[in-house]
Amino acid sequence: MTVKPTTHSSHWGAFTAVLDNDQLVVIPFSGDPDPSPLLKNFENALNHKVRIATPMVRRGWLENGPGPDDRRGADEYIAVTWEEAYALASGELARIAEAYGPESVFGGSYGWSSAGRFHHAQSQVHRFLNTTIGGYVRSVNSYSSGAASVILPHIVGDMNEIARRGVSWEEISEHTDLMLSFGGLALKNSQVASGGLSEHTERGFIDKAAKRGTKFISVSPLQSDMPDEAQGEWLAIRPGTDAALILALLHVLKSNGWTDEDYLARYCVGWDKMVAYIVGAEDGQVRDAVWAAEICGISAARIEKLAEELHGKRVMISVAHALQRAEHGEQPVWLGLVLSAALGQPGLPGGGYGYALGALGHYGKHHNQVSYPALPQGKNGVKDFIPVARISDMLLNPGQEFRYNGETRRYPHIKLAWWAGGNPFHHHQDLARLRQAFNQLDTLIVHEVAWTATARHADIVLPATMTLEREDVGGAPTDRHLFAMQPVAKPFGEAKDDYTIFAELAKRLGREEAFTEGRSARQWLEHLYGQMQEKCQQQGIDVPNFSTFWDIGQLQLPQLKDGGRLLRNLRNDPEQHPLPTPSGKIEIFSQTIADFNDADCPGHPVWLEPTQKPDAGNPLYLIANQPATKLHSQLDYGKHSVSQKLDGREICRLHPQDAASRGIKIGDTVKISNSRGTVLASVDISERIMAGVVQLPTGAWYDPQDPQAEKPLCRHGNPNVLTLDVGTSSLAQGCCGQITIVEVARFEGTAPAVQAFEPPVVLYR
Ligand code: PGD
Repeated sequence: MTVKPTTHSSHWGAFTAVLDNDQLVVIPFSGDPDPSPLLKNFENALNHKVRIATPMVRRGWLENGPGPDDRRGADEYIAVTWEEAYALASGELARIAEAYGPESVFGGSYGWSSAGRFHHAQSQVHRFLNTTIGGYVRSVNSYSSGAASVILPHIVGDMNEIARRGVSWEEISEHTDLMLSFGGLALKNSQVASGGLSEHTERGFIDKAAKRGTKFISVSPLQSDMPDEAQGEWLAIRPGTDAALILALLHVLKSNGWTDEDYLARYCVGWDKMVAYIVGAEDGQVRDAVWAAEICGISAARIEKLAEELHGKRVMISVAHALQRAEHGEQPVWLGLVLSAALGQPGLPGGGYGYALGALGHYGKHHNQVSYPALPQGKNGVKDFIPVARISDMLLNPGQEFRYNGETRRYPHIKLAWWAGGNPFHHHQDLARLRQAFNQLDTLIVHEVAWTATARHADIVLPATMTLEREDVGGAPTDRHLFAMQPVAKPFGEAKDDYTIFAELAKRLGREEAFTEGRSARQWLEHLYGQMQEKCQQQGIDVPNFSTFWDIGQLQLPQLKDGGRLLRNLRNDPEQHPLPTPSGKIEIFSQTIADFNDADCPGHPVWLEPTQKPDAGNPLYLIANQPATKLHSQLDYGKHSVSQKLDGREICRLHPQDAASRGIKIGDTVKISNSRGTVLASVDISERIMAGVVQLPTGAWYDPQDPQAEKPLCRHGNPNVLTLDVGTSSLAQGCCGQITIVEVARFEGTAPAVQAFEPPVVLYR
């Protein structure tokens, strides 16, 4: 049977979908100039064998009861009815909350889930725990921008102002002479944006800018980080050394009298301290081009020439998220800003600083005048929190002190974790350690669409509908279109949406009314839309009522063109528009940060040697960056993602020299190893990666040959087996997943087959 096309939206684009005799056909939104190939991942997803059809309970938990257990990840599952699952999950939550309080429940539940704003799984978890047991231990910041989101408010302003409301692509295409991008502007990153992205415009604007004469320079270990349309120059840099390069650029600019001293004096504080550091007055070490060349691998002559090229031009500096997902990740973020200030560029049309420009589809766009509201989450009565990437530390070390943003705090003692819409066995570092951490829990409850490794470690698995199986509204503050996400198919098996699951659980905890406020999912959509409509009316914006919107399937909202306003307003009138920093200016030196007294993040930006530096045992850097064939780990079993693997494994890239010296050829299977474990991957060999570096994107579902091994071997290619689980610094404690060190060797013999998309053993009673 053929049914009428429905509108829908995802983090990687809007589309219409038709289910024709069980075959899903996805047609990109007609207004999208450059639709993402990721849309194809939906086409085989609805009925894939790895979907979860019924609620499941881990055998060990069912037979032995809650408690620490080393069989998580290696156990069988028992299919149960929804009635049984509701009783077990609500009973366990009530037991833990009564015995240990809500401060023993972790509800951080990090993850991107789906684009729909109402069924946003993390918000649903938070609302459920707040309205039923009075709160939960939360997590702060994100895996994307853990370091930047903490340091930027100290030195310039809120990250959203700097990144989401930064200088627009439109302005860059019209005014910028030179765009210097630390970490590049890879289109694989800007093809996604949380909440939805209906128009992929980055390629077009980069093309327009290049044709007008903008020179693009990408500083990265990977040439592929710069789109071909930029016709740019690639400066290959050793991973994690951008801070040293920028310090040397500042040194050359200062030595040649090319710094804008008026700008620095009027709009910044602390330039004198920065100068003392780069010229060696602080500690005797001069940070000049020769010094930096040794560290970053770019010649001193090229560094000097680059400084000269920057002088006297309209320059835009961007620093990708990736740079701060590494040890001392705060430093390149801070130094990118200092470089733009030294050039006197912030606030000029097409000039200044664009933190994370190109790293997500939200950035460099215009903002909607009115946004679709979020689901209210209620009040959290628990004060404890962790920086999001410190999950293993928390579970393994209850009561231990940790530093965060100038404070010394203690990890709470967690007994139960509730996760929906995230995949920590994709997103977290050092997966063997993460498994040990989850093994400490009494109970792990996970809502999932499919058998991810996270679901396979859960004690209670509740099958969630995927976005195509339910109603929602898709939209983002940086996307002028709002979409009715109309269901395309019936729920798979007995899957239910997260809201229904939580409403049923709340009923069993005697808190249904508090959780639902008497509304069905459809009534919530209407209610939230009504709030947006009211705000629109107050501002004279005409929007149709909900049922008309639902029938039409989409809506266009007016946008403001105020990108870059923070630094522009400062430039135009610093007295009227000071920055929200203690000095009201750009803080090249921050007294606040200096007073925190943390040696790994002093009061002005510095170069600090990372521990992840190649040595005899691990002679190569590993870059574990964002994948091009899926969003994170979502729909890894999807058509497009699978078509880009080889022998079912994720592909890593090596430089010809590194491959030749190890006898590795294109198409081989290799072992990528370090002290934390081993990952198998298929091989591509390319000149577009720096020698000494191997690249393996994240996203391949964790597929351990022996899930209980101390040093696991992942058959599929998940680099987080290898990455180091430490915070960026005592300031932000952000994720360091981007860079680690490894050795690579050819796999001899027959490599074990990938099992990632085979469901676990399930016993039906
Ligand atoms: P996703 O794969 O998006 O990864 O980590 P994140 O956990 O967000 O996981 C979302 C999960 O939600 C999927 O398993 C999907 O099936 C499920 N899901 C989707 N819709 C629903 C729903 O409606 N309900 C429920 N219950 N589930 C749903 C991403 C994180 O990884 C991020 S943001 C970044 S930036 C980091 N990047 C790196 C990196 O660059 N390098 C390394 N080494 N590690 C990283 N990890 C981080």
